[in-house]
Amino acid sequence: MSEPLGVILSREGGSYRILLDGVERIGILRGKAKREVLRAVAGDRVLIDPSTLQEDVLAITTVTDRTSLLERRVPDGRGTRPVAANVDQVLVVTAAADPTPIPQLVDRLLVVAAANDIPGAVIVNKVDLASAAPLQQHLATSGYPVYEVSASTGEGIDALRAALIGKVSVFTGPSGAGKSSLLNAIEPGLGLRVGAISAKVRRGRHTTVTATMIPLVEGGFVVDTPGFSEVGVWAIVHRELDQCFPEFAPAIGECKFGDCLHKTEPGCAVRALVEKGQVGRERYGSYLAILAELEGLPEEWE
Ligand SMILES: Nc1nc2c(ncn2[C@@H]2O[C@H](COP(=O)(O)OP(=O)(O)OP(=O)(O)O)[C@@H](O)[C@H]2O)c(=O)[nH]1
Ligand SMILES: [Mg+2]
Ligand SMILES: [Zn+2]
Repeated sequence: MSEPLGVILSREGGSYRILLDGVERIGILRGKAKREVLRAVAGDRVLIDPSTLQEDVLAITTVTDRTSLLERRVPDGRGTRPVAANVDQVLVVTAAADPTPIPQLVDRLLVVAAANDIPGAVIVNKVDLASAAPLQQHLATSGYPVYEVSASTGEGIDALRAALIGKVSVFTGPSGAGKSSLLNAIEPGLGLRVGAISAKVRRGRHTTVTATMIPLVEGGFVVDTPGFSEVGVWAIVHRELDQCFPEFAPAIGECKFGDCLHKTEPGCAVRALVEKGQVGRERYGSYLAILAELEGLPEEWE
């Protein structure tokens, strides 16, 4: 009998929730899989030992090759933590207000997606509270799709749902932006826990604690991830950061110096695009800030 293929929905301590033939099961890594894989993550496609199908706990024999892996740097620590595998798109969720959006944080998350070769987009939630115009303005030159939505009123939810069908999407963004609330709006009956924004710090309190992949009725999956307040960039070679800003593309290879980092070098084609308004000044500012951070990192991060 060949080994059935399941998909990991989430990791709960040492065991995994697995979707197998449309049914949710529990499984653990065994044998070769346990030795070779440090950790399977949401989105991993896994082979199951058929002799365990009748048991309460399935044995995962193999974690199949990943087409992509989204990783996050461990806060203040060393190394990275995988968040989700086989991801088709990263949707950066930010609120139009409450918590106050930080465009630079959005840019960092888009860079993380680009560095992992995963297409990105931005969701501006809570448009019932404030206009999305400032964020639209910030991203205008970037080319990234921007969805304006409200989990509370349902505005924009149909268009967002349509963008998710048939794909594996990851919702990422600061705590309290409304990632879980949006999923509840997209998929009624889901009942994900949502948290009140703490009045003191005006941000969420990490209501979602583990990355969880949710199957959509219309096909596709969304991974709900825990929010955070900082995003470390890592494992990006500083010379390749310019490739993580899609609007820089027309200038790549056009600078006077081949090793131009687009800071103050003469004849820089990226800065020329900034002057012409084809690259937003704030986006360019985010590039410089992340570049400075990457240049300051110790060797092991490169
Ligand atoms: N006014 C308004 N409030 C919203 C909207 N979406 C979510 N909220 C509220 O924002 C708060 C945080 O929502 P969550 O869905 O828990 O946010 P999250 O991004 O999942 O947060 P973490 O799980 O901590 O990362 C809750 O009080 C929601 O009711 C919206 O569209 N409009
Ligand atoms: Mg949440
Ligand atoms: Zn340049």
